[in-house]
Amino acid sequence: MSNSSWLAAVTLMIGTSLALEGHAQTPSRAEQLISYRQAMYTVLGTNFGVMGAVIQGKAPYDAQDFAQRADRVAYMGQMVEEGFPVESRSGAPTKAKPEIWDEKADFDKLLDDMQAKTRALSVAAKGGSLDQVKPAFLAAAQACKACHDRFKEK
Ligand code: ASC
Repeated sequence: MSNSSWLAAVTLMIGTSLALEGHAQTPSRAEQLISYRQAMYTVLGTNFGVMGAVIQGKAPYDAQDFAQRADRVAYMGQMVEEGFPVESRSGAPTKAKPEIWDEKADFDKLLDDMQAKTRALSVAAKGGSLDQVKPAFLAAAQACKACHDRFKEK
């Protein structure tokens, strides 16, 4: 083989392997948006779950830790609002039902309610009393559940 044929063959091999790798590793726009949404809900749900264990008496109440998690939950509750652009409706495995985009006004109402209840929880948690925090936590949990029941796949 001539020098230039070798060069052409090697160039082709490198190009092909880069193309295959690129295909395997670069997520589509929908995949990126869906994984961003899921990451936000992971942060929200993990912090809420730790608080839930305290409310259920499975973990001790540490007022400062609880209040910090309540702030995170309220913050993430605002943030998840940007997790539902129409381009994220499909394109990767997701439990978000298509009704979110078909019945957007109803979805937004439930999202608003969750935001109000998680903000109220973060305010209540600053009081430092578990008795005060309990009803605020249960109201926030109910708001999460109301939206999941209607718009999240089981
Ligand atoms: C959680 C969690 C939810 C909510 C919901 C409240 O800890 O992961 O999705 O609470 O179950 O009812």
